[in-house]
Amino acid sequence: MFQRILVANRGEIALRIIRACKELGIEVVAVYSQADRNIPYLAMADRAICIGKAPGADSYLNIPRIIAAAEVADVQAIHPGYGFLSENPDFAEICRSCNFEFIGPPHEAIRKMGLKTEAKAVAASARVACVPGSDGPVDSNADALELARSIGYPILIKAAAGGGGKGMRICREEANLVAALQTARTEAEAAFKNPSVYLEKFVDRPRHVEVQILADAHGGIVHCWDRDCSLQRRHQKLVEESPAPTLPLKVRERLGEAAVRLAKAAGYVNAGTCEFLVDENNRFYFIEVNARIQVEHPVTEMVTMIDLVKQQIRIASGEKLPFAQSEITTRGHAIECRINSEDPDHDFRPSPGTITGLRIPGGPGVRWDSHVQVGYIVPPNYDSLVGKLIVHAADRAEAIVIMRRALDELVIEGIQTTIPLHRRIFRNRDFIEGRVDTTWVERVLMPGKPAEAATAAT
Ligand code: MV4
Repeated sequence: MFQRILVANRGEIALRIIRACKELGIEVVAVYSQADRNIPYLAMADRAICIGKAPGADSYLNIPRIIAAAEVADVQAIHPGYGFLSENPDFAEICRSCNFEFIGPPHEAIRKMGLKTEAKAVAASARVACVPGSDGPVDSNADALELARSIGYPILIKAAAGGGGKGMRICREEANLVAALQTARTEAEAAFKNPSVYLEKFVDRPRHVEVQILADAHGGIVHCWDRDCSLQRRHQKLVEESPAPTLPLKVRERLGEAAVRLAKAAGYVNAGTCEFLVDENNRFYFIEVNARIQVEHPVTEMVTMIDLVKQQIRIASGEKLPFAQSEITTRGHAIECRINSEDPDHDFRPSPGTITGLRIPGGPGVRWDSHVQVGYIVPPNYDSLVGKLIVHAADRAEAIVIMRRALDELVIEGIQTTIPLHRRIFRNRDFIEGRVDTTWVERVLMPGKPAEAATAAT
C-alpha cells in the first residue's frame, strides 16, 4: 500500500479523499490555490502545498505545478478526484511517466472513453445496446442525410469529444440537417478542438441511469449496481439515488451485466461509471463512460456498504478486489441532494460569499459530505457545490421522509443555496411517486424558462 498520496483537487471531494487516506493509514498531501488558503480541511492533511493563483488554469488544472508538488512532497500516488484533471489522459500518462501512480484508469482507457464514438464502438463489440445512430463519426452530409432518414427524426447530433450534454444539437426535420451538422461541427471544434460529430436517434424524455463499476488490475471486475440521476437542470444534476426507482430487479441486473461487459472490453481499471438512457418501456441504451469517481458516489456507498474511494486507492496500489459480484447487494435506498451556492430565484447564478451561519443535519440515516464551516468564504472561482446531503433508509419512501426532515434542519446563512428547491422537490407528488425523467425539472418544476437542453433546443 502507498505510504503517501497527493490529492489533486479541492472542496468536498478533497476532504472525502483525505478521510479515506486517514482510514487507510496513508499520509496525505493537500494542494491549494491562493483562493483556498483558508479552506478548513488543509489542517487535516499531513502537508499542504500552495500550487498557484485562484484560477483553475494556474492551480488545480496546472499539470507542472501539481507534478512539482508531488515531487517536493515525495508521494507515491496522485488522486485526481472529479472534474479538473481527473479525465485528462495526458495528466494520467505524465503521472505514470514521473513514477506517480495515477489513482484512476490507464491513460489509454481514459483516452478511448473520452471519444464517445470509440466508447460506443467498444459497447457494440461487447453486445451492449446503444442508441441507434451512426457507427462512428459522420464525415459527409450525404451519409448523414441517408442515415438520418433510415433512423428517423428527430435526430440528436453529438460531439464525439463532448459528453455530459456539451455539444449536443437536436434536428427535427431533414430540411435542417445539413445546417445543424455544420453548426455542430463548428461548435465542437471551438469547445473540444475536435470537429467530429455523430448521430443518434433522439430518445424522448429518457431517465438517466448509470452503473458503478470497480475493476482491479488483475482482471477482476464487478458492478456496484445502479444510480438514477434523472433530476437535473441544464445538465447539472440536483438529486441522485440508488437503486433507480421503479426499475425491475431483472432490468437492473441486465444493466449491471452490460456495464461489466463494456468495462472488460475497454480494458478498464479502477472505478468508473457507464451511463445509460432508459426509455418509458425500461429499455436501456448505453451513451457514455465516466472515467472517474463521481460526485454522486455516496449513494452507492450507502446501499452497498463499499467505500469506493478506499477501493480506488487499493486498486491503484495493485490489490485485488476483495469481493465477488455475488457478494455485492444493495440494502435499502439512498438519496443525495447537491447543495450549491446558487440562487434558484435568479436563474441559478453563482452566489459566492461568507457563510455566516451553518446548522448541519444529523440523526438516523443522515450523511453530510462538505468542506464548509461557519466563516468559510465560498470563492467565485470554482464549481459552486458546497455540500452533499445524503440519506439512507430501509426503502425509498422512508428515505424521502428523512431527507425532508434533514433539509428542514439544514441551514446555511450568508449565501443563496439550492436548499429551497430541494425542499420543493421532496414534497412533490411526481418525485415522491418516481414519475420523473431528465426533462422533468425544466418541464414541470420550473417551467417557463426555455432550456438550452436538447429537449427544448431547436
Ligand atoms: C440523449 C438524449 C436523448 N436522446 N441522447 C445529455 C447528457 C449526455 N450524457 C447525454 N444526454 C442526452 N443524450 C439521445 N439519443 C437526452 C440527453 C439528455 C440528458 C441525458 C442525461 C441526463 C440529463 C439529460 C438532460 C437532457 C438531455
